[in-house]
Amino acid sequence: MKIDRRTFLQGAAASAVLSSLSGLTPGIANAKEPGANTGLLAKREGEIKYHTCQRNCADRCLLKFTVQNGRMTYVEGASEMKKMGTSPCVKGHAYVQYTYAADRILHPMERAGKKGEGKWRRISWDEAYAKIASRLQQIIKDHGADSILPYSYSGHEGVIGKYGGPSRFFNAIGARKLDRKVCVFAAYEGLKSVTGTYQGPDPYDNIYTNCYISWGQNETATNVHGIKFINQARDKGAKLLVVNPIRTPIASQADIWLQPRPSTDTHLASGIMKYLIEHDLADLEFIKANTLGYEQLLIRLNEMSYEEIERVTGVPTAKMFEFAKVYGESELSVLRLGYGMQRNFNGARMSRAIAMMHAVAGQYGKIGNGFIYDNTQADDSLNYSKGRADHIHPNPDTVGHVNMTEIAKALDPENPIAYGKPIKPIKAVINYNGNFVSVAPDSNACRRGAMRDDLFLVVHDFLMTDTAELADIIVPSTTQFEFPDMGTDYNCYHMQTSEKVIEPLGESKDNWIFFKELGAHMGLDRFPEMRVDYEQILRDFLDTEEPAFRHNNITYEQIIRDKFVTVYDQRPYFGDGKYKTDSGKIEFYSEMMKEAGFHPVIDFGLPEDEMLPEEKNLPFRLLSPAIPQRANSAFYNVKYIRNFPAYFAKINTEDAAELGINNNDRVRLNNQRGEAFFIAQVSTQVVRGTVMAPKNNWRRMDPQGKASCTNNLTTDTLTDMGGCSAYHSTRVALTKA
Ligand SMILES: Nc1nc2c(c(=O)[nH]1)N[C@H]1C(S)=C(S)[C@@H](COP(=O)(O)OP(=O)(O)OC[C@H]3O[C@@H](n4cnc5c(=O)[nH]c(N)nc54)[C@H](O)[C@@H]3O)O[C@H]1N2
Ligand SMILES: Nc1nc2c(c(=O)[nH]1)N[C@H]1C(S)=C(S)[C@@H](COP(=O)(O)OP(=O)(O)OC[C@H]3O[C@@H](n4cnc5c(=O)[nH]c(N)nc54)[C@H](O)[C@@H]3O)O[C@H]1N2
Ligand code: SF4
Ligand SMILES: [Mo]
Repeated sequence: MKIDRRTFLQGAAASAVLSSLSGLTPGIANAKEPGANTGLLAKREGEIKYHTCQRNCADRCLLKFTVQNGRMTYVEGASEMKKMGTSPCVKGHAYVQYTYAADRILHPMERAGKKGEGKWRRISWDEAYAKIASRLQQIIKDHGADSILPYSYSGHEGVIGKYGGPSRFFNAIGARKLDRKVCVFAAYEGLKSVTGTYQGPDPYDNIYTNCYISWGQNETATNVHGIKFINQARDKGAKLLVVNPIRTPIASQADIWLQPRPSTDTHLASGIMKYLIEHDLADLEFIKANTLGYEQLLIRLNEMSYEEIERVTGVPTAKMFEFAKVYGESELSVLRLGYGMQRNFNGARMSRAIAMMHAVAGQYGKIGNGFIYDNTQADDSLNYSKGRADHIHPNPDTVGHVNMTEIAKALDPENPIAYGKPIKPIKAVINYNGNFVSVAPDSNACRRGAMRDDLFLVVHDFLMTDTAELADIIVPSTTQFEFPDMGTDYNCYHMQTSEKVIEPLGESKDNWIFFKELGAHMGLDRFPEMRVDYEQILRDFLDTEEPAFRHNNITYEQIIRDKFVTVYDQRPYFGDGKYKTDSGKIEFYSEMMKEAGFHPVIDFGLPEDEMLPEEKNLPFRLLSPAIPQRANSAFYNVKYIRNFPAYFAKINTEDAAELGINNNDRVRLNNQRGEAFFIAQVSTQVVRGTVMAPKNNWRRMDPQGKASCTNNLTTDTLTDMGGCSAYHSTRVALTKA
């Protein structure tokens, strides 16, 4: 769909922000803007505000903003925090443009044509509240509150922005529950089956390792600041090993890089285990003291040959041995598992095998070793039920759930389904912190659902996203910089402040004020929890007895004063040899896996085993990972960032030659779900038989105007365990377009 830029701007932007768009030096505001004082700008003088980046990013940067005359003018890293340094990433540098972008939506709008037609009428907040409240109340009366579905994920990751504010509203009305499992949950299950947890050591301690393994992670895009610790370890002689089907920048720098075919990691980890055991590099003392089921593991590994492993993974056995030798001979090795790799039908099983491999090597329990996946301890320790006011939920037992990955199925015009079972039709979706039409799988089906005439779609966002353009009512959200919050780090164990940097632009309202005021229009201000201020919500979350907070005596006042605190309670992680499984040991044999219907030791199933024939027989696997210059679907509107392409497909040189595709040719990817057109980037970066296209590109920003979006192609089938998304278990055909 083409955007009529003029109409869009008329409806969307106030003239005050128009002047600040475009072509600016990243990180600094336009000196010609009204209110900007060139002298002051040059000196970067002004009030300093500390604010945590709330994009979904493992770095969770603590940023320092300069504010001059009420305007955000400069951004840099809060270098007093060790993980940071002075520089945010390319996206963080663009936050001034992101905030003052000309296409920000700054007042409520109501659809003035057919759904998706792009015609809007400006309305006041009073009208917006009246219309939304009356329609929701009618839906509750006619169909029940469980036909109202919130859709949101990580647009804003703050304590209030993500949960505290909006959840109070949805609890108070008794809306249907959204299972927010798109991201991490397959490996949660896989790792729990081995050590009982998905938590691990603090990455600050990576500097002490002798061998860093990046397994299916793309640190250069998704953990930029974490690379500093790896480099410090390497300066002292540590090895860098990488396992990734794509030659990421960190793979190019590795001592050894293995390039398996996607989803064959169980085989690869098994091959490495075999080598360690056969070459006296398994840590038998560690295994004896800390594990269960080693005998069964030996039997299972004997059933798999090196020849079969090479056939399945495509990794030459000699190269795998080289890797295993360096790994096995390292005194301390830390393994970082990516989130991307577990978004596969066999995601839990692959993660399990890799965690078992690390136990065979004896690499748990010391400073400088361990297994890092998702260090959400700060987050997990918060008092969620109090912070979200779960107790005001009027009908907790009757409300069903929808898995966010299956949003298209839940909104299906004919047969709405959740978890494989029919559900009654969803009559309203309130989308905030989310953009399901471009981020959820099977975008065409998402769109069909959103376009239903009988579905009331409200979008709370500050941009005309792929989802917003299909809305009945759009209400303008602030950006994260326009309200106070706190942020929890999911990599290093920090909790950080997010001071309000500037006043809300235009008529925008943040994720608490919007839901609080909407609630009041629906009579929900009868609940005291719906009348509180930001500080009270944060205090409710921090009212926790969890050890991570208790040990460190962390208080609200302390976070506000010190800007950041550290909340972990174990160093070295698993140093006490107590694992979190039922047995208290690392489990090579797992009842949990058996109960889930898989082999209790190692399950060698592959995604292709589960695909429909029409998909299974397509020639290419599609990987759709993160790229450095976008954060999910954010920054697509920022002009400076748009210079970095996001509509490309990386294709292996030999595959391209066979198909007559050259660099920069237009290509078409397609399968039974749809098609997408991208620009070919031909190289040996991707393994043969695999195509890579970035995740979460917007249909409406597609420079070729073909509504291309990688998620036009992706599967919404869930992972083996944990109900996670499995975007990477998608197959496509590829042709020159
Ligand atoms: N193909 C493919 N698709 C994927 C993935 C993949 O690997 N491949 N990864 C998946 C994963 S892991 C994730 S986590 C999801 C992420 O998907 P999302 O969490 O939905 O990601 P975002 O694009 O960051 O955020 C969505 C919207 O939130 C809005 N927003 C930002 N701040 C605020 C605010 O303060 N208030 C409100 N109301 N809105 C705000 C933004 O403008 C944006 O439109 O994508 C998934 N999609
Ligand atoms: N710049 C930027 N940073 C981000 C995001 C973003 O969009 N942009 N998104 C954020 C979010 S929501 C998340 S969840 C994280 C994700 O963080 P990561 O896990 O680092 O990112 P992904 O790009 O999803 O996937 C990582 C790698 O998995 C590899 N991979 C895919 N399948 C397999 C496999 O079967 N085996 C192996 N070994 N590797 C495989 C891909 O080649 C890719 O390089 O990043 C966060 N940070
Ligand atoms: S997106 Fe990540 S690396 Fe960039 S500023 Fe935000 S937290 Fe830092
Ligand atoms: Mo994610």
